[in-house]
Amino acid sequence: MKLSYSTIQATINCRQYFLNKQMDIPKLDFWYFEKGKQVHKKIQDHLSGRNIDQGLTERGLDPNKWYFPIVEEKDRDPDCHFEIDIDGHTIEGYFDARNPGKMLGEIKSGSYSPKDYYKSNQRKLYYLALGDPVSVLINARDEFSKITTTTITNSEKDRQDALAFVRKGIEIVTGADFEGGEKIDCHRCIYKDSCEKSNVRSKSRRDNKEKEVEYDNDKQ
Ligand code: SF4
Ligand SMILES: [Mn+2]
Repeated sequence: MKLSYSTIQATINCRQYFLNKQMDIPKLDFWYFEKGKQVHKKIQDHLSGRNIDQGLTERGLDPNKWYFPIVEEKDRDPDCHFEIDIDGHTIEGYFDARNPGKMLGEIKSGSYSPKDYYKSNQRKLYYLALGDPVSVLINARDEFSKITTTTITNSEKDRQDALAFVRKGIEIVTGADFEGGEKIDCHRCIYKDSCEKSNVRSKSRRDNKEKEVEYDNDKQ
């Protein structure tokens, strides 16, 4: 079985998610996904030195301090891909930015706090897989008017938490019970218009505006 962080997290939240993914039913492309991709690209170009943006530097994102030579240059960029084996299953992912051996960068364009990043299973899993000692959250919101960076030194506990997280996901997907979940939220779900268990359907593309969340749709 091949699993990614986002599939494990979404499946822990709602077990039906995994069945939908297996069946490959139609997914929604929320309007803010495209916006998120544009934010990622602008910051990735800046932090890799490929296209330094003076405006971002002035807002505190110094490309010399936050230097990431490896960034995603296209969706599913093989240079940003990793795979590790855990208990006979392949866990894969794509990172946003990396300075190998030094730091891993995660860009978020939606509402996302330093506390969210501290607790993030994505951060912990990427540390388990790649081992960079420091993880950096770069959160840009509201058309870049607010940019914050949060630096976290990863720990052995993070590694253990990541293992427990992955094992929880493996237990669910290899089990027989796909009822329920820890945090079912159909409104934010990419399957809400096609899932047999969905309790909400979108009325229009803009219907989801108030519920904008960070969602790495290219990493499902
Ligand atoms: S639409 Fe609702 S029930 Fe279906 S997978 Fe998404 S969160 Fe689960
Ligand atoms: Mn990201």
